[in-house]
Amino acid sequence: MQLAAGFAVVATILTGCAKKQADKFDGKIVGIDSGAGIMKATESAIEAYDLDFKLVPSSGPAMTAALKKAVDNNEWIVVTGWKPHWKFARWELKFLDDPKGVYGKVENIHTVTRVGFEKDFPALAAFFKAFKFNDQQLGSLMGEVSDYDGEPVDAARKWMTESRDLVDGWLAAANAVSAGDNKDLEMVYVNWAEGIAMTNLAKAILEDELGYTVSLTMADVAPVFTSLASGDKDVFLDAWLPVTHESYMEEYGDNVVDLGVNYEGARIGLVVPAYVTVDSIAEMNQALAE
Ligand code: PBE
Repeated sequence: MQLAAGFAVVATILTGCAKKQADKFDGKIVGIDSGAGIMKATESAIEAYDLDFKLVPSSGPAMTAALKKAVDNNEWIVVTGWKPHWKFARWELKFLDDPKGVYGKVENIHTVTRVGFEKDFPALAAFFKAFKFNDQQLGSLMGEVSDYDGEPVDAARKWMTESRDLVDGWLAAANAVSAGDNKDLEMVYVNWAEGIAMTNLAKAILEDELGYTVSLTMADVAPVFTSLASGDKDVFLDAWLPVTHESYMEEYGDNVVDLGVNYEGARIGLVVPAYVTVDSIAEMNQALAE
């Protein structure tokens, strides 16, 4: 009896400590839109690591607002985070180690079009095949778009004038191919920082330099893929593979065209401010030392 009671006390203390840790994070992981690949991966992480946490859906902008509030108040927070993203330039943050590899390793961002896009827009297909960024280039574009006091497309225009050589290379690819008749392009994007930045930049360049009219539609990721598969929309610049959007490519891959990688070395995972004294997802449940 006494022994059992003793065990119960120890168990209570252990659970109490585990709770305490989760409490520092308020017991929750701040998520983004529910269709995002990182949300599915995080549900898997909660299971794989048996996390005593709840994943709370929000949106990309709401996630960064929560991050800002926590950092301003020096509070603990854990969010579904990804790179490239301007949040790493603004605050000192770290990815939690993922020893079980739930979030995959390195991801690439792909440009995906509807079937028939290249036939209808040969010059734009050449343009988008050349439309690629390294870390510094995409980082500076995303930084300008997020810091800009005004429309993202105007921030992108400003970046365009500062990155003339890169833009000229993309334009040269487009100009090497005859344009085709259709000058109305319909792009689709999700409310994620890198997609907002790249999509608005494409609009700025194609309208200002090549005389296209580019409409931008924001949607959740599932309708983005269906709108490409049905041929309703033309181009999406923010498909993450091989892991993050794998399920969408499995479902729609035969009815869309992967035009190739526009950014290499992306990553998804759980992100915390650098002052949080947890380094691994496997430690999230553990008792605090004190
Ligand atoms: N993201 C940004 C997306 C892909 C681009 C990491 C939030 C996702 O998780 O689906």
